[in-house]
Amino acid sequence: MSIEDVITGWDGSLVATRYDRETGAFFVVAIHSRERGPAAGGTRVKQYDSYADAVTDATRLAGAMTLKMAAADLPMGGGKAVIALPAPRRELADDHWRRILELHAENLKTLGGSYWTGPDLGTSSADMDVVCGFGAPAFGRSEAAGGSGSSAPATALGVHVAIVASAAEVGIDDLAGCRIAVQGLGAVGMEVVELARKDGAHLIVTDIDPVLCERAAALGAEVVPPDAILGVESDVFSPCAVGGVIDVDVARTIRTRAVVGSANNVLTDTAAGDELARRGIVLAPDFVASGGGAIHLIGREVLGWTAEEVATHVEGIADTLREVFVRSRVGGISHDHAARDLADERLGRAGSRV
Ligand code: HCI
Repeated sequence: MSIEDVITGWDGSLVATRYDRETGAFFVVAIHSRERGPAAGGTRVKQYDSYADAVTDATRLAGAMTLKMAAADLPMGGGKAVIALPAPRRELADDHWRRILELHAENLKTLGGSYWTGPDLGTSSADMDVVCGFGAPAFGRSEAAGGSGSSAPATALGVHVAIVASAAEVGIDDLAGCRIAVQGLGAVGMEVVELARKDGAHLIVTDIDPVLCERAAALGAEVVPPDAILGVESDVFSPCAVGGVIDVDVARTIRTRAVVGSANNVLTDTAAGDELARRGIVLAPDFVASGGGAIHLIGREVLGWTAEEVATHVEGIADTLREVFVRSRVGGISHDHAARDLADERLGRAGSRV
């Protein structure tokens, strides 16, 4: 898809970009919607093949944040920031990285509070401490700095209750012996493994980092190579790494009964969701299943919830999903479509999607 197609096809409200010659970093902030409140979403940091790819990623992820906030009934809009790095993050000297964060904070301040950032792939609570230290609005600072800390445990809890609800939808009432394939063993994926293991599930896992694979193996998981996970036969496939892993071809061939993970934008397009639906595979739409992180950050830092209140709301993801399943059955539409309808309703845009 060309950058022209991405920009003219986007239904969001603003994309701001900046290239900085000194650091070699390219910054993108995409504000998709502020209908429910200020836009919020994390800052994703990595190398991109092109700046067009960085803009494409930011705009798509910002759109997903709008849906995520609406599905979780949080009073925020959707946005996302992307920083395209000139070299892998681990190769950047500390002062180089700090300067990049300073520039990022400068950009965010220019937006005057219409976008609040937070941790995402490639950024941490410590990075949010720095961004906030430079005066920019950021959720997810470390607890020592007055923030609510990592949102990963809440995200994993949400994925777990979504797995339980989705398994029930395919007739599995107990995770004991249930085969769950987990792609990605970062902070969320590893916790998903731990929670499912406690319920007696059989775990098949993968990650590009062998150290993380060893850690999961020590928990009793079966480890397979990264390129083998999509071929594994499972009851639940849980994508907890990158997005875009299910295109129409994968949807046609994957041997699972339910797809439930934390990765944003797991489907490449709606056709992939339609194909899963045609095969009777349950899909817990990612913007519903992965809402726990946003519920944690916004619950704690905007709504003043306690950790217990956050957990109760995260567990409510299972109710939202059950509503999606019912809407899908009643309307004869895919789970992806039903979840978008539900989010649209909460955005006050009922009936806008055909
Ligand atoms: C996500 O769920 O992808 C990010 C969660 C989030 C919510 C609000 C601000 C930053 C990050």
